[in-house]
Amino acid sequence: MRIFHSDVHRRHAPQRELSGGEFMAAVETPERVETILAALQAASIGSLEAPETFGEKPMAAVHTRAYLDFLKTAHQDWRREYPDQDALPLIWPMRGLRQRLPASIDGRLGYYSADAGTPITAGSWDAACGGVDIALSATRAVLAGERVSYGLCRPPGHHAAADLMCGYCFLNNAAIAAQWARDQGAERVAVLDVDYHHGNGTQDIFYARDDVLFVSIHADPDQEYPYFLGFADEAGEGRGKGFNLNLPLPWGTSWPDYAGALDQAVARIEGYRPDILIVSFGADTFKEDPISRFTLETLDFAKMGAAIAQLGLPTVVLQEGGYAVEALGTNVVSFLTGVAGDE
Ligand code: Q9C
Ligand code: ZN
Repeated sequence: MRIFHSDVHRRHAPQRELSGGEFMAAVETPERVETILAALQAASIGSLEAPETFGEKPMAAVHTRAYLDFLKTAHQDWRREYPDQDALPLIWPMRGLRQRLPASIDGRLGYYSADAGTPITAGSWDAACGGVDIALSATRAVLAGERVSYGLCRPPGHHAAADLMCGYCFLNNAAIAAQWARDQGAERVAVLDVDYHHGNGTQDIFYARDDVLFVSIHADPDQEYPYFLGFADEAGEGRGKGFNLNLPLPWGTSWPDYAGALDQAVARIEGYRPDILIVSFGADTFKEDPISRFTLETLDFAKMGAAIAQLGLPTVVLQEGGYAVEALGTNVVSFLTGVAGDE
């Protein structure tokens, strides 16, 4: 298995996040990648490679130009107003307010975000670009004939929409990879999102399209972040009707119920006959995840991977969430071992 990683993610190192009414130590940290790398090396599960550079064009096929330009200078603009703090929004253009981009950095932060949980640091843009290069390098490897590749993306991407940052995500690595695969000639692309949280950004980006199927298993948004998308009745719109499948599960879900949802997800993907499968993999379904409430165990990730491998599809695995840092590397290796099968 070809594995892609780089150190540029370290430039995104938020100090604190607003959670439960107070500032807490950030959970989406550089240590997440270090522990995964260490476990990958110990397991000698594949070759570690540096990503190639793809530039902004593949990003602009998914995100708006205005959003990319905002992200690029957001922290510099913030620093003209504030001392050395991570940039965070505090007001959004919600019901009854104008959908109008203001000049002020506070106003623009609100316009281009969906929550106050996604701090922008001086190096966030560079780190996010690195995550996209990793996702695209992993996709290129599979399009070139590799059966499975893994992109150790950080920051994660699946909450980011065309012009919204959200849930620790800035650029939607999986969506950019899916679009790029289309542009390289893949006719049908399936995205399977098994992060604990619904991939609202990915869903939104492809909601009206039938050339990218989005299937997601996640915590019921009635109980869990992102709260405002990810319900079972969201099936797609227009040409995209029938090409979005949400399988929400309640807090406390363990492997037997998870496996039932995974069977449905796999059956839908099989029926779609995609040319390539992109997996948004989050290990935050783990029983000890500090911000999540499913109860999967390390060996369940291998079963999850094996169920996906049964599809026999060219498969790109991209890292999303997973915050139980001590077990994170082991959980990722467990999953990848399952996906790789007998290779
Ligand atoms: N009290 C990903 O897993 N909300 N993002 C946390 C904790 C944000 C998770 C609140 C969760 C976002 C990629
Ligand atoms: Zn998550």
